[in-house]
Amino acid sequence: DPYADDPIRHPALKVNSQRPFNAEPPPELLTENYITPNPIFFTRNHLPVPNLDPDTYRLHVVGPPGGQSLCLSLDDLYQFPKHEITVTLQCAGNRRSEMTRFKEVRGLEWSAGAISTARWAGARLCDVLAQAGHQLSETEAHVCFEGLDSDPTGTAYGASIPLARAMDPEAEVLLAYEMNGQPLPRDHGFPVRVVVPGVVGARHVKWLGKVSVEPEESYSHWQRRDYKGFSPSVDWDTVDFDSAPSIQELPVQSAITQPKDGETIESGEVTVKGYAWSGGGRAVVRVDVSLDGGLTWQVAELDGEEQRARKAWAWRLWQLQAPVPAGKKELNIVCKAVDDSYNVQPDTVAPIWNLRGVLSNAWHRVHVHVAP
Ligand code: MTE
Ligand code: MO
Repeated sequence: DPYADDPIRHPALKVNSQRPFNAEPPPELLTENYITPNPIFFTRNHLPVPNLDPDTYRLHVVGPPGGQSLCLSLDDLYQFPKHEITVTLQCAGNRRSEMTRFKEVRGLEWSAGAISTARWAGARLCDVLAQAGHQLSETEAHVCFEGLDSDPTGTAYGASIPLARAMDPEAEVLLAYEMNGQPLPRDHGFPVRVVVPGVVGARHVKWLGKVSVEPEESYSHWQRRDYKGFSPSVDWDTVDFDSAPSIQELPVQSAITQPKDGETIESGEVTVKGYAWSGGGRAVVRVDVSLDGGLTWQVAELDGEEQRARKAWAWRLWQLQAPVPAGKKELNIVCKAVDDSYNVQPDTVAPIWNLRGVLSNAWHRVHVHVAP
């Protein structure tokens, strides 16, 4: 069993798949803290978790022609200036189960918990690439990452991001060795992972073994044959993965974490809580909540850290306290967020449904009963 050596996990996690391990925190725990505690941070593994020795760990950074390839130990990485930022990581498949309810898709049945937030610390990728002699070239180029996790044929997890993002100090791409002040937990990439603020989880390569600059995107399955969006009209017989760009920045997202779907709430007052986030560093400027399925709206209060313009890497938590309309036996609670480009979420799944069930960001809806 290649998974026999996987770490022990927190019992509160809702497990979507045991081998490889995929799990999300339940909604009420997800927004209890602005920073997600490491043991309940959602986990998305495609392969067994490697067991790496920090003393012999080496990161290979391929240099440009005429430059210098680097073979970095953990101690070498600690010599680069340490950079710490709060970043929300979201899987492209977050909320996929809502797409499945509309029409079948292929993928793990995530609820709204394939998203979490941590303080990440490490070396900036741009500093490490510069040390190897890389420069921002005129031509299109990509930084390819390879994990040290691999399948029985020896194929490693891999992904890439554009060189322009990797070299931009303002983009704050990290080679992270700390998560919330601790060494990375094994499930989250010990000892080193990539953190690409504002970008889909799939590019945050864990157990990082190799970094190289290439003229083309990574040839990894997960870069080229997965994590892409398609029209609702495309099915598995007609899909052409080369026709769509790989997902990088994610669209605006929000979800309700309290109350839970199907719950019975007290009459009087209701407290609605949730999270909101947008990709590419776009800040959340507003969250609207409806108690009547979207006929009328109230503006929620935004909690959590203030976001920096163009560098809003982390989510906002939000809440709304409102009277339960008199005489109502049930409520259809809905939320939707607006980012600082005035991007909004679509009201239903139908126009954004896709065969892989990615980019699921329709208005989030929770149906509750009101106690008599
Ligand atoms: N990196 C490696 N090496 N192997 C993986 O399976 N999964 C990716 C990414 N990095 C993965 C990986 C995906 S799809 C996501 S959403 C994030 O890691 C999840 O990170 P987390 O498990 O720390 O939440
Ligand atoms: Mo993912």
